[in-house]
Amino acid sequence: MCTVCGCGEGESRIEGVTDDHDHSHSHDHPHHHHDDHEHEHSHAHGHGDDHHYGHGPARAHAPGMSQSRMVQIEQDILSKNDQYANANRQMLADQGILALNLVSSPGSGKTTLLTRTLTDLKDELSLAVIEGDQETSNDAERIRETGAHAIQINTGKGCHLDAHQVGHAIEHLKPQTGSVLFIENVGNLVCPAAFDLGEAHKVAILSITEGEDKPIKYPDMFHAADLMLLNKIDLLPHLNFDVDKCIAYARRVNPKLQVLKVSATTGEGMSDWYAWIRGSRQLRLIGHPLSEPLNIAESVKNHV
Ligand SMILES: Nc1nc2c(ncn2[C@@H]2O[C@H](COP(=O)(O)OP(=O)(O)OP(=O)(O)O)[C@@H](O)[C@H]2O)c(=O)[nH]1
Ligand SMILES: [Zn+2]
Ligand SMILES: [Zn+2]
Ligand SMILES: [Zn+2]
Repeated sequence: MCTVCGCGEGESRIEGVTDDHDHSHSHDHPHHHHDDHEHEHSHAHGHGDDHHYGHGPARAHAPGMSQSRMVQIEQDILSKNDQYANANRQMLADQGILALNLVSSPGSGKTTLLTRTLTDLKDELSLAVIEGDQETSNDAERIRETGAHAIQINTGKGCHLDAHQVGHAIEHLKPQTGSVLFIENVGNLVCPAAFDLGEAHKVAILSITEGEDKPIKYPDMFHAADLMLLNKIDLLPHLNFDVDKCIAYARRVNPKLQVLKVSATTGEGMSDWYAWIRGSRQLRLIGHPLSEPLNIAESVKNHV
């Protein structure tokens, strides 16, 4: 897993942001240098019949590295990430912005779901999008076709967005006070679960073409999410997919998980997703100066 090796660090690119961007923004920079050439050659994992490389304390395996060293590196990366995530969270809370981190495997339908959501809600809410992919800005372009503001982050070799990248993307995107910020994470059911971006909720999207056992095969993601959107239900007549079994698996991993069945292409079930967004936004604004009903016409007009 990427927290072990720190893969892709320094290779990411944010659209419109040059490499020599100044680092005068508010979050401090515990920039980490990979000049630590310590080589440990202990072999900590057992040699039983079960070749499960995730059974040591690090829940991973890297040749030539002890479990304790891996745990240390992982903790360093995650604690650095958490500092950025906390700065993002504070800034988002101050501005009354609801940030939703959309996580899933590649092709589950995140961009399709987002473009429909943006089209259906744009007259009601102020909306913005941070798009994460390893390469291309195809998805950001699809999003912009709806008229929404979007910025693309390319992670290069990185397999997830991290809170530092998202902090910079927010600075450039400048989502409006009181808006809803969707973050489409890199399509990957593993790594995005470990990285807090400062979001209010992770929303896991699972499409029925992936098979009902994904929540128990990739439990971290479904454990970290508050909502699961079971997408592509229009295809149910063509597949052997047991919806109830899938939901039972997901709840085994996370008993509090809320599940909605949707089709991003036909629009079935999408009104429940919109109700969830509206409700989450209202909850977010309780006690905030913006809890006074927002003048939407005014806020859309001011959105530059
Ligand atoms: N039948 C059906 N197809 C869908 C639905 N949602 C998305 N798709 C299709 O699934 C494919 C992938 O959709 P995307 O929206 O690009 O998926 P994504 O999760 O954004 O993909 P990555 O960004 O590559 O991770 C496309 O061909 C979509 O048309 C749905 O509800 N039903
Ligand atoms: Zn990874
Ligand atoms: Zn920075
Ligand atoms: Zn996408």
